[in-house]
Order: sequence, then structure tokens, then C-alpha cells
Amino acid sequence: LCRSPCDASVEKERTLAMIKPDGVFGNYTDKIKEVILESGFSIITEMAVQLDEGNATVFYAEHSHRDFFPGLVKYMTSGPVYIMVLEKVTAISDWRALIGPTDARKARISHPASIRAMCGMDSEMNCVHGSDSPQSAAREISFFFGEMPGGIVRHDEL
Ligand code: IDP
Repeated sequence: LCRSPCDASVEKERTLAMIKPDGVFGNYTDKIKEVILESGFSIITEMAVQLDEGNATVFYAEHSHRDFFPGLVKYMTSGPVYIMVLEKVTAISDWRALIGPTDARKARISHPASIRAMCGMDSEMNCVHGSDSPQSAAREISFFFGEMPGGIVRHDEL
């Protein structure tokens, strides 16, 4: 149903999508981008980045007290990641739904069509990341494209 004014006023969201090192190593980047475009997202900007211990620690700061944190930082710095800013009306929840649950082993059972089911390994090596709220989307986009302390600095036309 199309309300007036038909589409120009529909507010689009942006979210941060990341193909993690296992996804990049496994050559899943092109396939994942295909799924993204088929699912109606626009890719606003994209880049490959090598995280170091410092910025991986800042990116995942909310998990710094967890047992798995040192392993997570090691994993996230094990090779390049591929960053994309995705845009769509409900980009944040749609991208989370498309990637599936955190544990790829569970994703293969409960969400077999999800990206993590396709290319993830387990609860750590799960191939992709997606912002989980408007607040984290803003923070994570600014981490990679803004001026966040400890973040990657690249200015793009966002
Ligand atoms: P999410 O990526 O689905 O939002 P979070 O709970 O925010 O999941 O965890 C961030 C990342 O930390 C996960 O994507 C995964 O790589 C890693 N992680 C989460 N839980 C575990 C765990 O129990 N063991 C090992 N790594 C984990």
C-alpha cells in the first residue's frame, strides 16, 4: 500500500555490516554482497581494513570482561575484514535477521538460509557482523568512518 507522499518521505536506516576474517579468507565476500543486494539493501560505501589489537579491543569493548575476549581479538585481527554501510528502510533488523544467530552451528539448524549458516563455523568464527541497535549502528559507522577515539579514520561521503 502506498501512502502519499509515496516513497520520498520514508526514512531509511543505515547499519554496519562486516565480513569477518574467516569470511574474507573463505572467499565469501562476493556471494555475501550478492545476497545483500538481492535482499534490497544499498551498499553506501565499502572497504577492506586490517584491524589491530587496539582497535579490535575498542570495537568489541562491551565484551572486554568475557572469557572469550582474548580469542575474539585474536580472531578479529587474524586477517582483513570487509566493511560495508548498508541502507534500507529497516536496515538494522533486516541485516541482523539475514545474518542469523551468533552461533553458526545453531544457525544451521534454526536458520538454514542465513549467512552465518552458510559460511560460519561456530559461536566465535561466525563470518559476519551486524549492528544490533540504532545506537550501535551509529557508533560502529563512526568507528570506521568518523572520528571515534580508537577507531579507524576514513572520511567518506556518507
Ligand atoms: P553478535 O555478533 O551476534 O551480535 P555478540 O554476542 O555481540 O554476538 O558477540 C560478538 C562476537 O563475539 C560474536 O559475533 C562472536 O564472534 C564472538 N562471541 C560471542 N559469543 C561467543 C562465545 O561464547 N565464544 C566465543 N566467541 C563468542
